[in-house]
Amino acid sequence: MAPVPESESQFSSEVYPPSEAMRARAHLPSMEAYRALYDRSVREPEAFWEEQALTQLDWFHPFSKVREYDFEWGQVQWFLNGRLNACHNCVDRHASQRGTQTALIWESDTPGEGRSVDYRELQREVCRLANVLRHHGIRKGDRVAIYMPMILEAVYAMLACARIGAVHNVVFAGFSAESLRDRINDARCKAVITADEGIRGGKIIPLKRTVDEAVMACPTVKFVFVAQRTGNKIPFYPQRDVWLRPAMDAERPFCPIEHVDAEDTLFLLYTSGSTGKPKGVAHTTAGYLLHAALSHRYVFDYQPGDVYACVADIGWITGHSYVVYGPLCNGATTVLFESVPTFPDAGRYWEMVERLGITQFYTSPTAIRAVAREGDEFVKRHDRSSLRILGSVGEPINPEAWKWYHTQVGEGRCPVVDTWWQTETGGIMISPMPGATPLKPGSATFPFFGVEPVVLDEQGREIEGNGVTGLLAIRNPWPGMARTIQNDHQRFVETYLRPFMGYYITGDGCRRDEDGYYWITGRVDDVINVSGHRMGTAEVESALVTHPGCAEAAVVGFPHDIKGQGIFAYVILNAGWEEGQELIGELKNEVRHHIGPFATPDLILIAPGLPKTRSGKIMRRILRKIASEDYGELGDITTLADPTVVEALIEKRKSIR
Ligand code: 6R9
Repeated sequence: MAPVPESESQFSSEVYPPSEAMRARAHLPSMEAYRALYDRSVREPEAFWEEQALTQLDWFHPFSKVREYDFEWGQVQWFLNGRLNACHNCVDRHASQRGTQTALIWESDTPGEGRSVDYRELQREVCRLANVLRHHGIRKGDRVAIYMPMILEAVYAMLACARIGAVHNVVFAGFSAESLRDRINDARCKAVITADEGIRGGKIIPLKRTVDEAVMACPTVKFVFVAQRTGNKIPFYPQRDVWLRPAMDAERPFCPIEHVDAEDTLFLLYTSGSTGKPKGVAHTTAGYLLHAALSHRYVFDYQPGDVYACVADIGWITGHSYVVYGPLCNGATTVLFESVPTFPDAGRYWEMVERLGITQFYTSPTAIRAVAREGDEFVKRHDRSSLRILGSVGEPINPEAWKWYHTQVGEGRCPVVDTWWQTETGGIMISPMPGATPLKPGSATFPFFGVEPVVLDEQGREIEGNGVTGLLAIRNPWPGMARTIQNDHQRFVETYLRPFMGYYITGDGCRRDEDGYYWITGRVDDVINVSGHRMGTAEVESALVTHPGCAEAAVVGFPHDIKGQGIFAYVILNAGWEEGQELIGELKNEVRHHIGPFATPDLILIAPGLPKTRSGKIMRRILRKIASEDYGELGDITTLADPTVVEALIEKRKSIR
């Protein structure tokens, strides 16, 4: 895909400098302050990161070397031989220093029915859960799957794993039994922690049933721990299932803490790539935690007393780094949001901001667009004067949505931090600093400390200077960088480090404008971004072809008003199958069943054929253009095996929406 946007007008030229009020209290009050720290972080990375590691984290045993790396073989290590524990850093040290401060505010699906826990209670609950795991044989290095709604037990579960050195593998609770099964098996999980059911937007989600279906084909799973969210009757197998609450109540609220190595794996998190098989991205302890905490502190200008809210689900990396690890490592008060932006109405976010006194609010462009289209009334109805900083993540934010967020939600007072990063990067990589950076709507602006972005051409040569477009890559490792892919280090090296030697390849295109601002233009590989969720087109294709009527499928993204990108599927039928609404419904169901509802194609076109080169390669570029109803410059189609197929597809495209 071309890394360049179709028109330059996408790049807004307006600039919003930080307000005086913001500068007066920010950690970084000016561009000079940002530059000084940034320059040091890339000129003297070892001294910079040593200092940060010693001031931000508690260590049981000091590290002997700051970093060691070899991109050719994908060996990256930070803080060698240091020993620490993420749970100690996120819980215990705060329980002893600020025990009665609120750690987590659980915002229940039903507004006002949530509750809070302070750092002392968090410590007791995490210890109880850690003891439950230990008493069921879970040890350091064992993998534990977490398939949970956004409830307190989900956070306890992550931290309990970290406490005993077990590796958590959180699977988003919208994934199907099949996807869950594959992720449990690939990671060889010994146990699953789940809940009876989830509730989102008033709808019940049968989590335990899905786990039961998945675990039937998971030989490594010995126990399924079940939290109660709804209390409804669910199937229960006493030889394998354990009710979490009574088991926790039977345990002591103290639990010894494992001293893990800086490079011991903290968690695995599966994400989509350009092949059909999701990748188990592995993050280690010290580097990841430091990156999450430091970026949370600076990008959200975290200050004691703040009530910080990131409304992402813990099933995604944003939930890991900016609901749980970053804020808790900083001893912050962090909100756990169980609901959806439009429940009970499109004012939910702002009603919550008012009721909880939220100071930083972090969400996705999709959610912003979804509530913006319901009208400004839902915003104006609520007092947002507590807000100081607004954040965006997950996909490029279009300038219209940015301006609505800035003007309507933030009353022009709150900087919008558009944060670019990835599951693999662990934490924020490119983002404004609220008290320093003059903002341009739609630009992620400048790199975070220690991050050296470069723009590469198609041959992997660095394009110097400003006003340039190309592939976004990162030179040199940073602490939060993923270390490997579970069971497939080769794939890690080949995907990220070998395409062009010496760089981490992001898979995103970007532009560095005349002022040096970075603008992320979207994926350049076969990954699409639907509502901020990464999806491999190959995954959706393999789900479609399991339908007996589907001979071949090609999936591409197309512009979607709310979701950013929608999923468009071209399907070729087997002989004897008739096109019709019923079949389209079945094909959609096939995807829901294999991956999950969020991967359902928006549009399916039953195609007479696909544009292929004479060597049989599908010309995705053409499919993307047709899906986008952009029939202008289809490029050279004379190399196609059958050029007439293009006309036929265009005709069909015009008839569906
Ligand atoms: C954190 C997260 C990563 C992909 C990434 C890019 C897109 C994320 C963005 C953005 C433009 C931003 N992306 N943030 N694009 N501007 N501020 O989303 O991780 O789920 O792994 O997705 O999302 O395409 O490569 P992940």
